[in-house]
Amino acid sequence: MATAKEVLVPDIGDFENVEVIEVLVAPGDRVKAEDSLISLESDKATMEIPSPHGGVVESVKVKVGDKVSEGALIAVIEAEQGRAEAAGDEDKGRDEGEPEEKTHKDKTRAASDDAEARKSKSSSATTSAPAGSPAPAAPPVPDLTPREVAAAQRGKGHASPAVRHLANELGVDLAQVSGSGRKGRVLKEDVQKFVKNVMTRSGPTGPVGLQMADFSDVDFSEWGEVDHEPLSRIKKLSGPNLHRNWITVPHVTQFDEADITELEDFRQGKKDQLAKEGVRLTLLSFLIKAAVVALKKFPHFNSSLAPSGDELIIKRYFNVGIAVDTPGGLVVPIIRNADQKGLFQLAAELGEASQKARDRKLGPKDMQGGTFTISSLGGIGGTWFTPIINAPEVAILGISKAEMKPVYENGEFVPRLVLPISLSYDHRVIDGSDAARFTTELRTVLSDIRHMLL
Ligand code: CAO
Repeated sequence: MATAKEVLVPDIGDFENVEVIEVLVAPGDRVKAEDSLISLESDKATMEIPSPHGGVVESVKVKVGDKVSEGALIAVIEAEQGRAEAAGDEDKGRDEGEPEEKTHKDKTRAASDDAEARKSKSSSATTSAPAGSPAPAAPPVPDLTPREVAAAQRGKGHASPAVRHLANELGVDLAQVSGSGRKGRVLKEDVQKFVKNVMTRSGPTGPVGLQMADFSDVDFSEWGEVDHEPLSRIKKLSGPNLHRNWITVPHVTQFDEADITELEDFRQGKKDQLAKEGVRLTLLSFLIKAAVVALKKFPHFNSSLAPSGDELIIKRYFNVGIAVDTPGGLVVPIIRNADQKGLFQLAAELGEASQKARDRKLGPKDMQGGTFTISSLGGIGGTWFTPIINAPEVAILGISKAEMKPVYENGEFVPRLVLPISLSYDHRVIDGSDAARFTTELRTVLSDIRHMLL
């Protein structure tokens, strides 16, 4: 028996009027519980809203460009138990038997990828045009509101919230930026190009800012076949922040090694017990604990430089961000109040956070309020690296793969498990001597985990 159920926007944190950037279903589509219905993009993050139950989409109540808040009606879905299950079976059959046939969602995503590709192509065409040349004629766009069109025509820099946020962060007046998007809409690339032009322009007293060579004119296809692959949405959002942090924060990276032989013995002893409860006890929980001990001892590592530049804001809470590698790009969910949690709870929360990240189910709140970040490549390989600080935080801990090494102890070489540590810090806030003290503290705690109890 089918029942029409309304699907509403769930709790999305403190955000209101968030833009719908993708509609992934259409009337008549069958969906399973947890299938994504729409994608929203705030100035902080992109999130997909899943269907709370399976069934057939009766109607879709939003379109791309709409602004929605918690409680807004997304769609009406005819929930029918038998059919929902059948839909799941059918999907399976389609995956296995007819790989060339796409579901509506796949088609929508493919269409959106095509659109991205077209956008990317057209934006690369415009970036190679000399500065000041007019943007290519834009196709008619029926979905802009009259207010948006008027704003664009007035040259007031019509742009999405994410682009406005970027411009705001970089101190760019959008009214001065010529938009190459539809109806003169200012795109992220336009803001970047504007900043680049300002930074490389010569002033009366000599060069202003950085002098950077321009790569935009290179036609790589001259030397062989090339493919154009649009950047993922996460990369598009995080790229400008990484670039800004790398250029504006004076980074220094302190390298060190910690002996984790005993820690690893302890972990191996507890791992199976926790696995029975569905929790993976990886090295990362111990690293969070050790970091908190060091952060408490050296509070400047848990601070931010005030915008005025003349004081530090030292945080008395310990929210540790974890860099998670997902197919769409890097995201950093936060483990809150890590100082108040035991190893096993940290392990459970880490598992949940990384799963949520990989399912693209992290909301903006899950990624806000961090005070220190850990980026672990230990499960993959490599030795040291130089992680980029997640400003306005002032330090980030990079972890590489632990390896057995001969260590000279009491007159002989003994095999020990050695963990490479890379701590990048903001040299405006932290002196090199304190960074060496911080990694020494980490070494101490990791080599004898009883220090985590103190
Ligand atoms: N040395 C040796 N082994 C390590 C290790 C290290 N430094 N770190 C993790 N391992 C082990 C784990 O303990 C686990 O072993 P078991 O199978 O015996 O339990 C195994 O490697 C796999 O771990 P994992 O990587 O799946 O889990 P994790 O908790 O260590 O890390 C997460 C989780 C989310 C951080 C990780 O999956 C990830 O995404 N890493 C990439 C982060 C990244 O891209 N950073 C770069 C940012 S700069 O661009």
